Amino acid sequence: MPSPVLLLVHGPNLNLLGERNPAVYGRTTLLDIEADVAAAAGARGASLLCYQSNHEGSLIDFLHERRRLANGVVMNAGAFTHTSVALRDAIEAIQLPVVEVHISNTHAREGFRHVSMIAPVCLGQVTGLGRDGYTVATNLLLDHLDAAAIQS
Ligand code: CA2
Repeated sequence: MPSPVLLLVHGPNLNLLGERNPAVYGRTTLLDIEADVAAAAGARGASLLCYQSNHEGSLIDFLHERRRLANGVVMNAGAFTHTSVALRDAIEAIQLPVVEVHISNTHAREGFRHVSMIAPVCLGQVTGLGRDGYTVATNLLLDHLDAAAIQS
């Protein structure tokens, strides 16, 4: 496969990472995470496009608009994870492998965070590994793309 293009997508309130709530989300900023993922992708010859929005429709528009140029997605959909049928449908529609990431262990928190609307249409879920979860997710996604390229 020619050099893969990955999307790193963040949903609502994640622009505030590092500013508030360090007990749950640590002191890492969104820029730190974007730099980690760019480094992990770059080390394997992939390039990265980053996007964050607090608006459900904007996230869906971004996925639609980039679906043809991208090979896979790392996504922390924030609270939309637990509520958005529209985002789930968009992930299903774009037909790209998506790895769902959560910084906190959503299963160890309130009951409403135990449900992910998007998990059934994602390749997999990495939850509770903090900042490191993004590097794990990026490598898993690239492993998946490598394996798919060998089979085709
Ligand atoms: O653990 C995660 O990564 C979450 O996706 C974060 C979401 C939350 O709704 C999910 O259940 C789990 C919330 C992100 C809120 O980010 C903040 C950052 C700084 C200050 C306050 C909130």
